[in-house]
Amino acid sequence: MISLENKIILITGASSGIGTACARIFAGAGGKLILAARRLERLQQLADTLSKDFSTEIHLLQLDVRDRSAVAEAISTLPPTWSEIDILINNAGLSRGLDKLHEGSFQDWEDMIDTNIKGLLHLCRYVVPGMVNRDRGHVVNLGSIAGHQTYPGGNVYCATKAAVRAISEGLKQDLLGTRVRVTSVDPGMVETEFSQVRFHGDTERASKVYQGVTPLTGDDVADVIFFCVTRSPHVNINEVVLMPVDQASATLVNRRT
Ligand code: NDP
Ligand code: 8X3
Repeated sequence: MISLENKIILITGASSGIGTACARIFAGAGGKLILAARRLERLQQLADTLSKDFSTEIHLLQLDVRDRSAVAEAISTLPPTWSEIDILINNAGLSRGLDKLHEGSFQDWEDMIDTNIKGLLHLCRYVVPGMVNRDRGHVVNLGSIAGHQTYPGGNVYCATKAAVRAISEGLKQDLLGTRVRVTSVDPGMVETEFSQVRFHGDTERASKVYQGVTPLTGDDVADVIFFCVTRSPHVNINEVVLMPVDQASATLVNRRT
């Protein structure tokens, strides 16, 4: 197991769910955290808590990953003590709607494609060259069971996560010959703000997604990510699929009530 003490870890989508849980577990392990998301006040609250609990050094980035020039600016203007990123957690992402493809919303499609695919690519394109130059680093991409199995109404979201899977595989191939590692972490149901965002703030519909099931938590996923990034430097965990015990596939869920 390798130490994360003073390692610089950039987490996108740190203002909620899995990203917040990653920030907490990495703070506990002594990492120096760059926390990115659009909601700066959420990041500030998280930073205040983590600084108090763990004396963590934190740098905040108010960032929309869809905006390529904003990502370029954010990465190129990091202070020198923050610029050598060791671990990139490409976590920012979202689903929008569960409509049939032929009835889908163009805006929902753009939100998902621009965030889940293009946003992740922007971060890779601006952060990975530094890792290659230093011949060390680790990129963790948040995929999904949705990238392995398409479910009704999932169409475009599933396509974005299938793209994440292909991008992780491609990045691993393109980094062969370097010591930079690439991992795709692909969860099933995790109870976060994910379903509220999918249903545009309809909390009642969102809560039904997890009814009668004990879903994964953000902490469960962060724990797996922590495991992947702390293996010996010669070990690359390519892909992890995890789901609740009550889930067997994207659509097969055992509800106990
Ligand atoms: P949450 O909605 O709780 O968190 C999503 C995070 O992404 C927020 O911090 C949000 O921050 C950030 N984000 C969204 N859009 C942007 C953007 N344009 N720029 C920067 N940050 C953005 O969901 P989860 O924690 O569940 O999701 C995290 C990842 O895990 C996603 O990629 C998701 O697809 C994936 N995943 C989730 C599963 C689940 O069941 N929950 C299962 C499998 C994968 P802000 O709004 O402040 O910008
Ligand atoms: C989130 C999990 O099953 O809603 O990626 O697609 S699912």
